[in-house]
Amino acid sequence: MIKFYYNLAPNPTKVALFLEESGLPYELVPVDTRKGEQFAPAYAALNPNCKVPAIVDGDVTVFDSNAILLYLAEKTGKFLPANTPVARGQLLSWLMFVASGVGPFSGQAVHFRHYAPEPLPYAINRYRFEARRHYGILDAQLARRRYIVGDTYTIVDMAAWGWARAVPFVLGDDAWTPLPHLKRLVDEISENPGEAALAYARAHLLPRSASSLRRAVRAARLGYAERFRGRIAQLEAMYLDDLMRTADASEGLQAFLEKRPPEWKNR
Ligand SMILES: N[C@@H](CCC(=O)N[C@@H](CS)C(=O)NCC(=O)O)C(=O)O
Repeated sequence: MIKFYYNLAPNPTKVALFLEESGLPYELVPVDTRKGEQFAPAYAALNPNCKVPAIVDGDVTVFDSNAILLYLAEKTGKFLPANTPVARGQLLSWLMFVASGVGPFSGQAVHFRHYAPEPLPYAINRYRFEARRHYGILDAQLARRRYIVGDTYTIVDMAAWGWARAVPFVLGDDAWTPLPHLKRLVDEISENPGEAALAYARAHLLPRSASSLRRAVRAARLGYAERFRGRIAQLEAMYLDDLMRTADASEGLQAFLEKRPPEWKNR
């Protein structure tokens, strides 16, 4: 069974989306990057870059989220465009565009906007500008096509979704206004009442607020038929485990613990 090394950040989340939507069996292996578990020698042997995600599939190890998406798509034959050189050219171009542009610029924009120890206006403006420009290119593409590579939902849409669902966090609260086509894609994937909802819920296991947890679990519950009940219970259990395991790791989490809804207390 595939081992999926993850945390709840954008890059692992796109892989979670693929695993859920494809129905591939997999085992979750959380890597707590706040505690530095990504630097443990055993993990560095899987991913020399010491970041999540990575997967181990038998004797195959793959790291870097977009490489994992391509590997899984080729393994399963799912979420690929038509098997033509023209479509393959588009798939690779857009996948690398997301990998080398959207992801890194968004990551830097988030860093300088939210986490840098001192405010650096030049860096904040530069990365916000570049991240916004990249999202604008995706939006223009989606103005003409249902999905990024054409009429077929592919791994490029999943890759873009991983970061684009965080657009307000990356760019600011009003960031969706000039990006209506990208918003349509993000909403379609996030609101899909199928397997995607579970990936969405998982992505909120350590939510920033109690209400986002409630929303995510409700979305998953509403979207899931009987066969998913066990998985949702497992999800909730994982959430509590994670919460307890990391309860003293950050003040933000402590604050969240205090504010969590009454039904989560004493469990
Ligand atoms: N290019 C890599 C980037 C991976 C990455 O930046 N992962 C972040 C989470 S989204 C991480 O592991 N951060 C922890 C750290 O930098 O130590 C990919 O797409 O997989």
